Amino acid sequence: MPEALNLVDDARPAQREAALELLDFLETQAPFPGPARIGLTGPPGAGKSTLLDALVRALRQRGRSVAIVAVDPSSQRSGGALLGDRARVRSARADPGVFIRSMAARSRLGGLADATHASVTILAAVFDCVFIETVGVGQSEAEVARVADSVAYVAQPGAGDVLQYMKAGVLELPDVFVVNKSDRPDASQTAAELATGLSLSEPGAGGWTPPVLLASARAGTGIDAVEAELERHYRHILESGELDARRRRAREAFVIEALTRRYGSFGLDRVGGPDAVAERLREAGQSSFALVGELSRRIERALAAPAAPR
Ligand SMILES: Nc1nc2c(ncn2[C@@H]2O[C@H](COP(=O)(O)OP(=O)(O)OP(=O)(O)O)[C@@H](O)[C@H]2O)c(=O)[nH]1
Ligand SMILES: [Mg+2]
Repeated sequence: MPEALNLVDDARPAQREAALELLDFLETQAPFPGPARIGLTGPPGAGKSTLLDALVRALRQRGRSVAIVAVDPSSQRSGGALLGDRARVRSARADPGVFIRSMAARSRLGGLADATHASVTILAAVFDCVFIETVGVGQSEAEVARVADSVAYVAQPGAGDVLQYMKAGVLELPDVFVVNKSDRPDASQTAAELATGLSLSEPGAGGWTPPVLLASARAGTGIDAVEAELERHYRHILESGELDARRRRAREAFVIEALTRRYGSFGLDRVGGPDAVAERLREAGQSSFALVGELSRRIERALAAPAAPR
């Protein structure tokens, strides 16, 4: 597994080619829907890693294997520091059913979103469940929402935080809210404010109302409910067709971002813009990875050619 992931990070042409073939195969041939891809976001220190650790333990007890992609766009910290607790990482390392991939820096080849999309594609082929943890700061959060099927927002007790969340628009993306540290006295107040804030915002798309849960990752309480709600959400979007739509949007966003970052929207427009990307991905057997390669070549040819006479 590390070999396959390292391949994705390798900039050498032959390795690029091999990685592309692998990703192309996985995206087009892996059975739908495969494992749930669950995003965990929230402010720094809310307890995302601790909660994830509790969730992983619960899943392991039932024999499910778990992969974690820990995304930290703001730092170069190592995986150990990212996950907070060395002992936790050590126990995970001893367990072949748990795999942790830390992504602290943008790869040379592209953005964090690129690397995350590729890593999740590989890990979903191997593990029963894939988690993506990221600190909820603007861009990274939206990126995670794009690769994940379900997004859990981990908040912590604190007066005034909910108003800030609303202002920042973070209440719009998540499917499940968890007020962690429910061992603290102000937790239920925060949960109530959050529920009120949510009731004031637009009703969720597709008939899903995001639940607000209380949990203490430290005390191990409320973890089962978090797991149950995530599972309920996954089933809900699977049955409604939203899961398929989300995965498709994730692939579209990946292609559009990869091309826009390299060539600008001007470059993307040379091959028909975002609509053309969506159209091409609908064609059977076309993976997002292969499409990035193909459209890159076309854009480069178009940019190299003299402008067509008007
Ligand atoms: N009281 C209490 N503290 C908790 C709980 N869960 C986590 N913490 C503590 O909160 C701190 C931050 O926990 P992390 O799990 O590292 O939080 P995080 O959201 O992953 O942090 P970043 O990855 O740095 O954004 C640690 O000191 C944890 O021990 C909880 O349920 N109750
Ligand atoms: Mg963390």
